Amino acid sequence: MNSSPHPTPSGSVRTTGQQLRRRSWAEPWKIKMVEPIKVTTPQQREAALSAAGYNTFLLRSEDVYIDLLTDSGTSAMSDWQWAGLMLGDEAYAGSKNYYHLEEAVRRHYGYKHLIPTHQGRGAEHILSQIMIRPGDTVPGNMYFTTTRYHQEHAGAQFVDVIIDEAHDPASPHAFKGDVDLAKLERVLKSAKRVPYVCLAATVNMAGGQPVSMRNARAVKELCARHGVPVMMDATRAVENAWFIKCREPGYSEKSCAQILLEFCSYTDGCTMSGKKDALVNIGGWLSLNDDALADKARNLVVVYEGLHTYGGMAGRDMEAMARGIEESVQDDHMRARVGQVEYLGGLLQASGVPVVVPIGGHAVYLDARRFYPGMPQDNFPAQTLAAELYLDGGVRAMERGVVSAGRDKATGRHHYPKLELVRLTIPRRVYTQAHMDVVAESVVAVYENPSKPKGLRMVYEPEYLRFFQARFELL
Ligand code: P71
Repeated sequence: MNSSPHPTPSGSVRTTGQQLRRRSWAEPWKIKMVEPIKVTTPQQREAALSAAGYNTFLLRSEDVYIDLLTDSGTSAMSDWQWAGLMLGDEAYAGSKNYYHLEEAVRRHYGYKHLIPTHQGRGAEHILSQIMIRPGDTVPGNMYFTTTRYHQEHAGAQFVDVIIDEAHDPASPHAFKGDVDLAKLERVLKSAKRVPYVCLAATVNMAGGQPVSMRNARAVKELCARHGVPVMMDATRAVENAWFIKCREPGYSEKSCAQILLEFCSYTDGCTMSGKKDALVNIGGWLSLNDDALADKARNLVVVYEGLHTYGGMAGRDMEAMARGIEESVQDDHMRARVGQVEYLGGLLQASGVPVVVPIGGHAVYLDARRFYPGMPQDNFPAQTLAAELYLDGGVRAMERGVVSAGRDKATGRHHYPKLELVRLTIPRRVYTQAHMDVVAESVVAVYENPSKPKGLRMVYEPEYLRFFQARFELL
């Protein structure tokens, strides 16, 4: 596989007076193909939203103007990735592209074994089934919906061990994804059995917040003392590496790729949704260092995903992901990627809109509680805000509050998360700065609108991962 050409732009220049002066940067690519999107009328949006039961997951994409539902599988691939699609080796077994992918994962993530899966939750399923026994406890730095589902489905109880600051949208802590080591140690000492600790980098539900290298190292040391492996959710680990480069002392001169490799070295394996960092529309993998565990995973992957050399992906998908990994770890890519998210965050902050700070790696999170002070969580403030945003300008966002949190398995009551958020998620290499301006204008209009809605009532609730298909009515 050829490596991709990536000149590194300089972020600053020396002037004749030898003073360091900042210069603007821009994306390290230009646009070769475009996809039309259409603006709808308020009447059309009202009809579409009501048909979708006030759930943005149930809208048709063609009714959406700017789609910030997710950064998952929505990225634009490069010409180099598209060229790779034509080199798909669609052999049932031992496809070339599998070996390219294995090489890319080894080079940049450093793990020994690669088990491909159709996407992240496929890897979570296999990992949970091979490691968890009923009655186990899995500590993690905040839950993620599919991750916790698979842990619980395998019989474990999830325990949140993230630092308290992560639950406070206004806390400016630079590494809100960090594990609280005292909380973790208590779980390690008191639980009957801990099969592994789940370390997510960055932490999606906390607002795309990073874990520091120092914390990852400390988690590894603590877990090693207890003989417990650390499994990373590497879905956005490259974005995490970028934050370490920008914020953690001692890392500013290291490349994103070097930082990623060091970070992974403090973990024993990972689950990965390639649909985010790895710049593809579908794909994922499970990585493991332990030989016996990898054998078990390969045994199970053939039951649920496909042969252990494709795991639910076509050869061409694996090639696109191998190339996406190479592109994703480039510093200039990450500067533009996170820079765009920070640009939108900055616009909203300048207008006084309540957002989670610091601005995350893949999204700007609106604090729905502060949009609608006094609205009870039972009226679904974040779900309501996502609906209002769509109505205003056709911008689609995602609820990340009480609907996403689901119900407690034992009591049947809603989980009431402290964070009641709406996520404006930025696809990679898809929208322009002008799109971000339009989004910010729409959010500000909704925030400043004096007529506040009362909220929503849930009229249909699916049993699993209810946020995807739940339906609501206006109160
Ligand atoms: C996101 C998604 C996609 C999604 C998943 C569930 C509800 C709504 C949207 C997926 C992740 C993720 C992390 C940290 C594992 C997965 C599953 N995120 N870990 O944010 O963010 O990966 O979608 O490939 O199965 O919109 P998968």
